Amino acid sequence: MYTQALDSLGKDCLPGGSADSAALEARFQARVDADEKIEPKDWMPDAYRQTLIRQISQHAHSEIVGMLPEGNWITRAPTLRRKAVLIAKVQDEGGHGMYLYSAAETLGISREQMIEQLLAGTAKYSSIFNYPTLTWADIGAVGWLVDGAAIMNQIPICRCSYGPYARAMVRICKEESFHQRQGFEIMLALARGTPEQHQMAQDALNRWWWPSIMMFGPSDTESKHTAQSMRWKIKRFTNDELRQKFIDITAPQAEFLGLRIPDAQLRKEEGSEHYHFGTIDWSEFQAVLKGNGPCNRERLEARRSAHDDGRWVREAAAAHAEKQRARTAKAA
Ligand code: BYC
Repeated sequence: MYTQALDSLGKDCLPGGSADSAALEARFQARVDADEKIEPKDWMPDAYRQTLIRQISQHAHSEIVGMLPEGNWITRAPTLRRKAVLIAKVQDEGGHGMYLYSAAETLGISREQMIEQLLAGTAKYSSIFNYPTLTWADIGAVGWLVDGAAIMNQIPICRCSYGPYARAMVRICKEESFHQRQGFEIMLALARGTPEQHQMAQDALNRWWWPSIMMFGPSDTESKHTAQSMRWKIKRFTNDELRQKFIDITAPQAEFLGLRIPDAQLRKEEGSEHYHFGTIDWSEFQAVLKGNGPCNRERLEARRSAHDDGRWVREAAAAHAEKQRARTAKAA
């Protein structure tokens, strides 16, 4: 829908395509440096456009695939209230995916193309959603840790240089912070419950801690996109900076819950607000990215069959839109 409104696609908006690209780039960077928002019809370097398409589409896919591990527990939520809250949360994630696909469409890629890339297995989505939710406590851990990590990463994106992405993130972050609190509340109820419930909460923390830490992406020394994305103000903090902030905030929360973070080296650095933490197993992260995590295949299969099952809805909606268009044209 949005792609139809783009006429210049920002390749070169000066008459005759004669503009000096170095001058355009310098002007673009000056606008970014001055914290001006870049809007869809503004000139932008092609690499900036491609970086945004990559990041926003990955982000949208993460929201959509992220519905699966939690959706798995809707029918088994322990009370009606928990069920209603979980349904609302999963629905919110679907909405986030839609805002993000719309934001990416303003850059000249269609939603159909992005979804094709996801279903073909050529697009990435967050590593975290390739882990299974084995018990109800996992729903608490996902809300507390995964949504907590997502907020840490996403609040700075509200100040990203690309207007449609920054604006989409404002509402997403408000909803994610509600999600984080519902997860923490589940963990609190379990941690203060029977010894078996406390153990369930501990077991969920044991399994979700390291994958949540990995969500922030490779270390700064290995991250290939961070430096340029920081110059363009797509990213406002590096992966390691956000990871450290997340650990600093989450470690005291675990203490409050009476749970133990599964990292023998985790300790507050003397005279500092920061926690020192142990070594991340990057081979696990790489294996998940290569498609060999515990649930990679299952997640893609679930998306593919949902896409096939929804074909009739898309066809019916298109037929209805065509009928409306023909009626309007006849009346005009
Ligand atoms: N999983 O140079 P780097 C959520 C890839 S939360 C998979 O640091 P960049 C939600 C990266 O794409 C999750 N792949 O890249 C929460 C790149 O590969 P390509 C979604 C990862 O882009 C709760 C390569 O590794 N959030 O939505 O500068 C419920 C090198 O990395 C991961 C977002 O997407 C990973 N964890 O930084 C429901 C937030 N990490 O593309 C839903 C927006 C890295 O070159 N995204 N890679 O093949 C970002 O902030 C950044 O894209 C990242 C990575 C921090 C994720």
